Amino acid sequence: MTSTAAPSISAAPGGPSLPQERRLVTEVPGPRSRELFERKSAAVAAGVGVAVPIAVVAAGGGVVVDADGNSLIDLGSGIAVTSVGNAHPGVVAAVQEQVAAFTHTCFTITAYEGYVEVAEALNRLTPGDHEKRTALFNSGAEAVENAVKIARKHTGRQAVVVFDHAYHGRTNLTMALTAKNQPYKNGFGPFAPEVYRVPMSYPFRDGLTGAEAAKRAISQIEKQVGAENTAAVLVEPIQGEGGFVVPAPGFLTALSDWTTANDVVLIADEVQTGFARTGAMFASEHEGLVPDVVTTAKGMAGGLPLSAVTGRAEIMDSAHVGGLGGTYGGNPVACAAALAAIDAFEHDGLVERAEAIGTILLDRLRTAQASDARIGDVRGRGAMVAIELVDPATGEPDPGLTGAVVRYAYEHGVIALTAGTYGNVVRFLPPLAIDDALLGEGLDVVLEGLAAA
Ligand code: PLZ
Repeated sequence: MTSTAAPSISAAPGGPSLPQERRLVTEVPGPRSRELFERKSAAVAAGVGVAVPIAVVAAGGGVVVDADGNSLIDLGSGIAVTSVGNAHPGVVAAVQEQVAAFTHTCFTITAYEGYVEVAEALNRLTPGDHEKRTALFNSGAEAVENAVKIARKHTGRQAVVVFDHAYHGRTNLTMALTAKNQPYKNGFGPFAPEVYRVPMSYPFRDGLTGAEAAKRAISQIEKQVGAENTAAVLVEPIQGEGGFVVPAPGFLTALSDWTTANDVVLIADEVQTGFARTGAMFASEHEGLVPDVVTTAKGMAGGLPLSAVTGRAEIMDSAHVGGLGGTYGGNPVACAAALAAIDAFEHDGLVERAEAIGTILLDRLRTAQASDARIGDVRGRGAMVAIELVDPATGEPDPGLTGAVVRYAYEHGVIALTAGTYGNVVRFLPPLAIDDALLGEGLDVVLEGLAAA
């Protein structure tokens, strides 16, 4: 593709062979993108928002190409999904082979090897060397719902404990588990009962050690819920939508000690943090945390919809035969994609690559912070890093500035995302396939946006 001819709005070949460059040939959004957004307004429900108003025709490596021929640097990976790179060649080949063999049987009607192989891989890769079992689903929310079902069945208890700033999905149970009202919950109730929220460890805002924050949370569970009523404590090892909140060291392990002592199921929601994203295969590993149950999705299948619940065999097997399932869960095409993506995570050095990306991100952003008091906090691990923007005089969150930075970024050819309960976090989630030069240029543009705001 040349930089002058705009491609048609239909798909163009993507993958890592796309020129790895930021290239603007029109304003962003350009005319073809704007045209699609007019059709979108007339055809798509208004509740389905779009953060970056471009019409994508191809993506790969560290770029996303739009219908006007603009090539944008991708610092979002479709919210931590295309970690192996968009249209990764191994994923493409595996999908093509599977789609030509068979597309669907419904695993609960007739079985196939791909599903079992993904379960075996998850049992092997998730933290802990205890005996495990896995069940596959479609979305992160569906995995979290099933993890809660299983924990309740295993314990015979009902209460589920979640944290401030938590995000677990948009279905009815997961809306209840999610903290933030706007935009996730507002007007969508009533919500599922027996969900109890306790304070998270948020070092930038609470100044507590991990042990102190855990004590505060545990005391609240004991006083307000009762261990004997608690089926599960559900926690993101690093919070995603909530603002890349990294709990203080010792917080997660103190929770784990308490859940173990009280026969409560500890569920780590690794939907966003899993699969090399944080510079470990799973974020729990940074703290030596061995959760009883882990939920995964997103990065696992290189862009195809697949999610999983993996946990201790005795917990997972407590659900009766026929109690878990769904028409599409563990779809064979998604499983083929996952096996190819998992092969890349394990054999292409992507855990190390995430760590190296983290070093670049943290160095650059901490340097920027030293001369800009609006950057209140720089935090994260691996290729999951964020800045929290504040009013330097008061320390109050600055969501207006955050929105302006992200808008400047896409208008100048960089996709960056926001997050956070207060809407004041710019988060960096690049594909692990991005090269250093492109990552550096993407950061330059975001920091230019901050300087210009
Ligand atoms: N658990 C930790 O991050 C999805 C949501 C985007 P689904 N996060 C992105 C949006 O605005 O809808 C997520 C997550 C964690 C669960 C989920 C839910 O995963 O695949 O979106 O259902």
